[in-house]
Amino acid sequence: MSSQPIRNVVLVGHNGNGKTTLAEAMLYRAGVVSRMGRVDDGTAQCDHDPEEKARHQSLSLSVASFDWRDHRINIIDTPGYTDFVGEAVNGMHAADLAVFVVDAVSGVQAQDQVMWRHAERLGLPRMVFVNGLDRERSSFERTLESVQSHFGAHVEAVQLPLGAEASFHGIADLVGDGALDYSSGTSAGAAVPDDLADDVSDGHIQLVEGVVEGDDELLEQYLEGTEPSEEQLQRLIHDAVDHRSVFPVLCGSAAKPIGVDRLLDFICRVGPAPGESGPAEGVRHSEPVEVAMDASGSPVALVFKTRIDDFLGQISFMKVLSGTIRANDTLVNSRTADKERLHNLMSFTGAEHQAVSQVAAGDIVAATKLGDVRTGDTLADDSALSVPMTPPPTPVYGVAIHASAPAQEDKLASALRRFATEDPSLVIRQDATTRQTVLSGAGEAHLRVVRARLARMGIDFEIENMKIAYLETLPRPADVEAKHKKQSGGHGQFAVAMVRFEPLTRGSGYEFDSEVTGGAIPRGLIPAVGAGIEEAMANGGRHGFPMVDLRAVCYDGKHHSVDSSEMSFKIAGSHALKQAVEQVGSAVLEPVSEVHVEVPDAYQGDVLGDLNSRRGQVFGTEPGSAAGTSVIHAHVPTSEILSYVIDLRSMTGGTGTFSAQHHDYQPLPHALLARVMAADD
Ligand SMILES: Nc1nc2c(ncn2[C@@H]2O[C@H](COP(=O)(O)OP(=O)(O)OP(=O)(O)O)[C@@H](O)[C@H]2O)c(=O)[nH]1
Ligand SMILES: [Mg+2]
Repeated sequence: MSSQPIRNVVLVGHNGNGKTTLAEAMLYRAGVVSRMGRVDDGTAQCDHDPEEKARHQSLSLSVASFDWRDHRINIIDTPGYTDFVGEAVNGMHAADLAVFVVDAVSGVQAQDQVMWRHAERLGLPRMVFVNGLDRERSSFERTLESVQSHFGAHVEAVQLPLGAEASFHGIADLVGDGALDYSSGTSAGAAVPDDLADDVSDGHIQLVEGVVEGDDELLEQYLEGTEPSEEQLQRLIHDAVDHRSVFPVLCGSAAKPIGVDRLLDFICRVGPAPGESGPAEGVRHSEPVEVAMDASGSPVALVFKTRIDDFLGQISFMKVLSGTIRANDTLVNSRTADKERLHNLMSFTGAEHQAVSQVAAGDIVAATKLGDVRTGDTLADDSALSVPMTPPPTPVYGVAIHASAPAQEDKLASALRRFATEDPSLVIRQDATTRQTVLSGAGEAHLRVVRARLARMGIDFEIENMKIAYLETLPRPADVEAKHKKQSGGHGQFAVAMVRFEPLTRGSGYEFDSEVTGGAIPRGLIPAVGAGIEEAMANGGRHGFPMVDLRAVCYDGKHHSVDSSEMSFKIAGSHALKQAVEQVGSAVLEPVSEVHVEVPDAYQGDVLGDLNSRRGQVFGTEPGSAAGTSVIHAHVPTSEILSYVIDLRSMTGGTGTFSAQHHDYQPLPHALLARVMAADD
């Protein structure tokens, strides 16, 4: 068993900020790879999927485990693009520290802010790595200001860069003294250049003042003129990071690589050890329980990623929250109550893997070929225990998909099932009303990737717009006498049914009753009237949409002893519904979604105005999960938010997020009917 101290670090931040390059630089500095791969060449370890290589962009989280000096480091590289935020949040669940990779040219961008809100919600300790200081127009100072203005005063620089842009070549340390020069390709100790001495001294004082408040004794000494030692300062930073009261800022260039070894050293010295910032929060029989990170405790592991590999099959990545897990151990999945035998345990570096025999609490491991195990499942000795993860984002953008030829249907269905297993934010469902297979996810880009993967697998499919599941109902009560009469030699057909219809409240469905007395219709044939009405409802009302929410009472009728049959009364029933629609018309109902939009306060007015123009009814606003944000709750017709994700992002510079689920059905305003009918053709 490895007794090395462990660090679980998730790399997060806006897309293209250099997370995968930073992970690669870490592997290079640690000697895991002898040449540094590049995202743009498709050679970076953490972008190992063919689609990631083709797009030069991460699409799912990736784990890279390696040794750094006397520590074991598990890096979780996450995609920065907003559509894949669910992956990044899952990565956060497995980490004890988030390193925000912020671009030194652009400063804080939308997805940095979104991820900061998630980290805040999860109580995750954070650091910032200002990356790309070798780039033209980069600036550490400006980026630090941007980070401070977005993330608050507790953001403290612990390093300063030596040189800038093309001549950026090293790092000055504000914790201890001295600097590192990377001009030769590796780090060499150097003196702080004279022209930076004042900045380093000021930065040091600011850092000390930013953290010394965390220790009364050291604060008192400091006020009396005694500075904390380097060791004391490191402990102060460590405690402050643990308590999320300070967020240190480091700097460098992942591509060069400059400062990456210092970042790893800093993570080892200062970064929280697993479990240090508190136990995991579990649930047993609906009661909260704490899961302490104890290697000798009862085993508990949380599955935070599922991947399907062509050779290894399904791989479940787990964070061991308690106990020690050995290969061939059996644990219980609390969701299914199934026992899962962990035949193969592996540690991963991108696509590369290595067998491991056991792992202790705090570490990350992968197991292959488990049964029905999904992302978010808890595997433990105690079958009643689960450790909840953030649920996947609700899908907000959908298209309809179907195979181009019947022969492709099975292939398409099994590929989609596979994708949904790997990516919980992708949902595939059959819409009973529109009869479409709907593929929905986080946005256009998300579904574009799914389509590219299907095409890569040689599957022929077609995409259509998603239809809205409109319904119809009767606007008022109706009373009809429906006849079915046919004489065509031999047995004839004869049935008369008198039926009262009345609309019911939304969601009531269909009710049928009989008040027929005196055998006007034989008892055994009355249900056929109800069945005929129900069939006609499913076939659609005046506008072709399925009819719902009505009660039909058959109160009288006529029959013929020879010519009346079940079929005759069924047909009479269907005539009855048609006549009722002719008598009182039919009202089209449209689906309405309950929408929760979270935006920085500055955009609240615009978003409210826009919801209004989408016929939305706002029923509440409240402060959001992070300071300076609000959540708006509204009911909005589903047809108005089909591409809301695209519009909201453009309205809020990418900082707004929302979730939506079906709420109820409401009458479609008459003026919109023509538009709906035209779109449905
Ligand atoms: N000059 C320079 N380029 C960099 C640096 N870091 C990354 N890049 C380049 O920036 C581009 C994006 O880098 P990635 O590492 O893919 O960024 P990412 O954060 O993983 O992006 P996503 O996976 O899409 O979120 C690539 O072309 C990198 O080579 C850096 O420090 N300096
Ligand atoms: Mg990446």
